[in-house]
Amino acid sequence: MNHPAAVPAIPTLATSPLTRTDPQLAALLAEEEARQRFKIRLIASENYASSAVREASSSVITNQYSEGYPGARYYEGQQIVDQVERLAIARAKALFGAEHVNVQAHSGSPANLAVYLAFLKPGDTVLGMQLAHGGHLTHGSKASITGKYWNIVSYGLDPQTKLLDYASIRELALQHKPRLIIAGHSAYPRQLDFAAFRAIADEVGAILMVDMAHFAGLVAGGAHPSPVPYADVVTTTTHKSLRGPRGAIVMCRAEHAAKIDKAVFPGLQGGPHNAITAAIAVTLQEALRPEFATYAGQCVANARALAHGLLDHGFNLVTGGTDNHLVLVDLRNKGIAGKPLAAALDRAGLVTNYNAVPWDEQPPQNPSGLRLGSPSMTTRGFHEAEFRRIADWIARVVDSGLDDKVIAEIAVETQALCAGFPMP
Ligand code: DSN
Repeated sequence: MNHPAAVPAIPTLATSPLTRTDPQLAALLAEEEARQRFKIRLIASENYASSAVREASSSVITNQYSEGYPGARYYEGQQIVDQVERLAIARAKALFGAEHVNVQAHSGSPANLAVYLAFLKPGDTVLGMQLAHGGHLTHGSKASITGKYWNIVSYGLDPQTKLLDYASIRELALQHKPRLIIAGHSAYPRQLDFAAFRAIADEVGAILMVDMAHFAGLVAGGAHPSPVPYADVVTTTTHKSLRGPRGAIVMCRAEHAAKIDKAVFPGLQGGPHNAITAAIAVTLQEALRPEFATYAGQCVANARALAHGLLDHGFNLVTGGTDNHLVLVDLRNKGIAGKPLAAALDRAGLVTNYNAVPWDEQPPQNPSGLRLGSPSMTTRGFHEAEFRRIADWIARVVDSGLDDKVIAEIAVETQALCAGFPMP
């Protein structure tokens, strides 16, 4: 990657042990660092973890096994790791107000599977949001183990508004009597009505799980309502808007604590990844600071600025806008598919992902939408003005018909902008 002339190459790895022992791999990581530094990253599920989080995530505590839970391990030598795990748990409780916390699930899918394992028998009925309308694979997609081992009933969006229709979710629940109802999404640009989900779950006697992986950072920073008072179980990854390492947290009411812990270990996993537990503890301490609330609020303000900019350029947005950290663009009126546009934007220095839109006629491999998110560049310090520039650049790429000369011009501009916003 060519760096702008004014910006020196970053020598982070130049003298590291990795450079000496494996220069090939070190060179690849240096390239990746440059990519992250000089491209505008708009993947809604990504972020920049702080240097402190990254330091903890590669610390010496990775060297040990710790099957079990603090105070009840199957190995000696747990004097320190018990304190680390208890610290992470205490901070999660303080941040989210949860009664019980498990920080061992290796990532989001295992966290969600632990909930299935804790509460369901194979074949039980689950009501979750369909993947094609913005749900997650583990909410019952046929491609996931959840869609193979359980009887899945899926809810979707209202065809007119593209918003969740709680009356129809309630009807499905009354008809199918699910044992588990899942709220949460990977591509829905609006807040969820947790009280409505709770009322539906209570009416049919279901367990309510909220997967807040995408918006956990907004919840932590007070920019999104919290599902914790409403849900039996809340799962989240720690690396999206929460800005931590790649891990997960499962929170639940005290009455479900033993079931959840048993499902995570020994139900699904062996030893926890202790260095990730340590990095989660650091993440949660960062999220408890006042500046994290500023970041969370700015994530929403920036996504709104991006949405308004795109609307001004004639783009159609699913639900017409956003009130969280993501924007879902329906490209059908622009006569271009998501995949070639995402590839062209990447060449222009704008990293996005192609995404299905509700009732997409095109296949998931080349759908009609583009998903954009604000967390990464909000962490870098972008405000509304920068996000409006992003909307202008996307429009220029589309209006040019993906012209290489225009893309090359924009690549210079995006690199120059990134140079003014340091990466942690
Ligand atoms: N794959 C994640 C995303 O991009 O939204 C969800 O786990």
